[in-house]
This record gives sequence, C-alpha cells and structure tokens, in this order.
Amino acid sequence: MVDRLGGRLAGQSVPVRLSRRAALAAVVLGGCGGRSVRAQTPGPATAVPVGRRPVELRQPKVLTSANGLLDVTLTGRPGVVDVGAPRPVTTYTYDNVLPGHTWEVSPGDTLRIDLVNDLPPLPHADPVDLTRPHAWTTTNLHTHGLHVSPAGNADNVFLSIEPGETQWYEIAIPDDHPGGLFWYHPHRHGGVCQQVRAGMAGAIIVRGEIDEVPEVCAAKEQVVVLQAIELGDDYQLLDPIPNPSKQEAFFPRTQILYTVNGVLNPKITMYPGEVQRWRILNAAEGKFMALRLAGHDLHVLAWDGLTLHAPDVVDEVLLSAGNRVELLVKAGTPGSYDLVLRPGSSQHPVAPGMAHGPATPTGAPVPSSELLVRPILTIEVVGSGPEMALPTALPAWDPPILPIARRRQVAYTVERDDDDEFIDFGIDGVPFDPARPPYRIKLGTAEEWTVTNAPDTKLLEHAHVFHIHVNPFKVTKINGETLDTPLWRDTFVLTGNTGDSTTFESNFDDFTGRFVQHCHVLSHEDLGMMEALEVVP
Ligand SMILES: [Cu+2]
Repeated sequence: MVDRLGGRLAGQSVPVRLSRRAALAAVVLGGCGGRSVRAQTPGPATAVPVGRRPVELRQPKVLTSANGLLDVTLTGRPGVVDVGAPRPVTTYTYDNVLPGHTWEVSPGDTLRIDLVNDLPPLPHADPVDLTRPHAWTTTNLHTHGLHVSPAGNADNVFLSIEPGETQWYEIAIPDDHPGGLFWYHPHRHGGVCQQVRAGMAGAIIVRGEIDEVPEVCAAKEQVVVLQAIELGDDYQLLDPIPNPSKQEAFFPRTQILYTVNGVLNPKITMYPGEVQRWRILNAAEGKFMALRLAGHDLHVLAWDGLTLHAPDVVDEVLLSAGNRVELLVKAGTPGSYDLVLRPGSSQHPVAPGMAHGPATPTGAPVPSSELLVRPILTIEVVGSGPEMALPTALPAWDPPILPIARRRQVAYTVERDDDDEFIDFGIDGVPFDPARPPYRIKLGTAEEWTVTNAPDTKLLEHAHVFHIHVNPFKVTKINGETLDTPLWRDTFVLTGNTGDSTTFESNFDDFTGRFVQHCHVLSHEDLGMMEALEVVP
C-alpha cells in the first residue's frame, strides 16, 4: 500500500526492545548556566544475553561562543553513521554526525558560519516544478526561532548554495534575545524535507535569565534532539520522486528510525531525588511526537525557547515537527522508566492534545508500523545524592503586543483534481513561488492572524503545522475560543479537524526584510505550502 503524500506505508520500523543493565551511577556536582560537572562511578558489569546494551545518552559536541563570537564551519555532506541499528545509516549529515553539533551563544553575540555544501550534484532538471521535490542537494541555512535579521547573509532562506559552493553567514543576536532552545536546519525550497529527514539539524542554545534560576542551573542539562530518520531497506536515504506513480511516494522510505541524539534507545542515569533539565527538540521532517515518562511528571519551563511564568506540571507533552520543549524531571524511586513516544503524522494526527473539535472521519489508509507507540529512552534511577528542588516561578518571556494594525485570515489549503488526486499544497490556494510579491507588513506594528485548516476533500483529518520566521507569536484563540492562558510559540499545530483555526497576535519588530511562513510538515512545504512575507520600514 502506498500513499504518495505520506510515504510507503509498509514500514519495517518495529522497535527493538533493548536489554538493560545497571551501569554507571552518576553524581551531579551542579553548576550554573548548564556547565555542570559529572563524576562517574562504574557499576557492576552484568552479562547481557542479547541485543545491544543501552548506552548512556551522549550530548552532541557543543561549540560555544567566545568574546562575543561563535565562528563555525558547517558542512552538509553524505555520511555513514552508526545509530545502533543493525547496520550503519547512509544518509546526508552535517559534519558526518547525527544530529549536528550544538551551538551555544549569548545575547549580543555574532554567529559566523561557513556553510559548505559537499552534497552530491544532481543531473540538471528543466523545467523545475516548484510544487514538487527539486534540487534537493542544493541547500542553505535557517536558524529556527531566532529573532534575527532575515536579510543579506543572515537568516535568509532565499539563498541557494549549490553542491560545491560555500556561503558565509553572519547573524547578529540581539542584546535582548530570549534565552532558550532554538535550532538550525536547511531551508532551500524543494529540498527541505529531504535534508531534514536525512538528519541535517542541530540545536542552538541561547543563554539567558532562565539559566540563572537556582533550581534550573543546579540541574544537569541534557540537550535531547529527537529525529525521525527516513530510510530504505538497506538503511540508506532514498531520493525523492518528483513525479511518482500511484504506487510511489514523493519521499519514499520503508522505515523510520526514531533516534535520540543520534542513537536508538539510549538511557539516562539519575539518582532518586535528582532533578535534570531536558531541552527537547522535535527535529523530524513532519512527525508529531507525544512524550510521556513512566511514573514521572514533566515540569515544563519553556516552549520554543520562550520561558513560561511558572513550571507547567503535565504528564505528557506533544511536540509538532519543529517544536521545542524544555522541562525538569525529578527522579522518583529506584528502577527503570521508559520515555514513551507516541508518533503521529499529518494524515494520522493521533497524538493526544490535537483534537480540539469534533472528530471527523478520515479517508487515509490505516497507520503503518512507523506510528506504533514505542519507548525511545530509558531512565535508570540508581544510587543516591542530595535531594534537589524544583522552582515555583520563572522569568517569563511575555512582551506586550503593540496595537493591532491589521487582522488577516489565512488558509492552509490542499488542491485536488476532480478525481481527488493531489495537485499541490498552498496558502490560500496558491503554492509557493519566490517570484510572487510577498505579503507586506509595516515594521513596528502588530497583526492578528487567524490561520485555518481548509477542507481537504480527501483526507478530512489532514493536520498542518504553522511556523513563521523571525518573530514568535502569541496564540490567543483556538477555533475561535479565547484561551485562558495565551501560548507563546514559533511553531503551532493546526489540528486535523477540517476547519480548525488558530488565532494569534505577533509583533513585527526590529527587523525588515523578506522571510516566510509555512507548514512545518516539511514535505508539505516542499510541495507548495509556504508564503513569502516582507516587513517594510
Ligand atoms: Cu501541512
């Protein structure tokens, strides 16, 4: 069974349940700003009958700014990476690792990046259809969530860096930038989905006030990059198919590996009463990820790098593709606990928290094994140490909204022919074309937008994910109902019930220039669901 929009459905990605063992007892010695030191004491080495032992979650290498500058070379290139699967994965990477290195900066810093495109050249294709995958080894760079300039050689997604070329970026981070978790990934229209599903993504940490909260800075910090690496039977990235037959998909795959910092099913060791700070990024191309930690509450500090007024204590979080959540976990009694992932897709947005209206029937085929609920990380609670505290108040990021200058209705649309066959995705029925005049916004004003999931005549539960560059937004209403607590985000689900809407307010402040808003189900974006915007003086 094949579904052209969502990929081949006969997936073989049944997770291997890994055996466990008592291993390293970790003692956290603390330290503000996430610069914690950890001493390790070897535990008993027990025999493991089958399978690979869970390895302790490793952190991506951290590149930290010095004297106001972070200067990095970032190379997009084919790579062969051991993620703990039966065979190494052959895919596209940044610097031959999954995920890319973590960049750590402070407000006021400058990010200088030499982006080297060492991906293979493709045969010349002419003419190019902008609503189909194309030039998927041409690249560029987006710093998702950063409030920075979209112009010139800053966060400019209209740049095209061909295979063999290098582009120099210089991105100035404002002095008043919020501290939080952001990320980088390619954003060249036509090849975004291919490069992100390959694994090209990395975390960006901006330090800030949140790092000075005593209970937060005492907690060991873990960056947790969740990826959904899409592969064929031989653990290799498959090329997109611009004009698939009815038996083919635009983005073929036969399995998805849900990796955590580039590894399948690692573990985190904590002691009872220990508090850790997990900074979680959903870097999947399009998968929704609902996460639950057995036996433990999740104390949410921030969404999309934007700190809440107080920790939000929940038992599950739902991350759309592109979302980040930062939370504290306080380890309970000794034992093993699974972090359980419930994946959803745009066609099967089954993850909890998504349905805000009445359920509607779906015309989509049954979900494949790639959407099975599965553990993706194990927490081993062992040993002992000082009881750690949880904060009660946080330095919220909640700026006032400027007077609303304009209200706008926006629809995320799917165009089909008379036989219900897919034509393209669009915004208000119009697929992306960089040559079209952008929607213009005056600098220093605020707007209120209502984004609606327009009816898809074939897939009635077809969800999308709204994302806008440069400026985050404040969600005030869902389906016309005012929220008691508005939600600051840069990425927000547009739920799968036909006609669902999200209303938000946003300041268009500080930066002029051209950028985009689009669906963060990146296959939808490459197939047209994107619009150019321009903030003008
Ligand atoms: Cu979409």
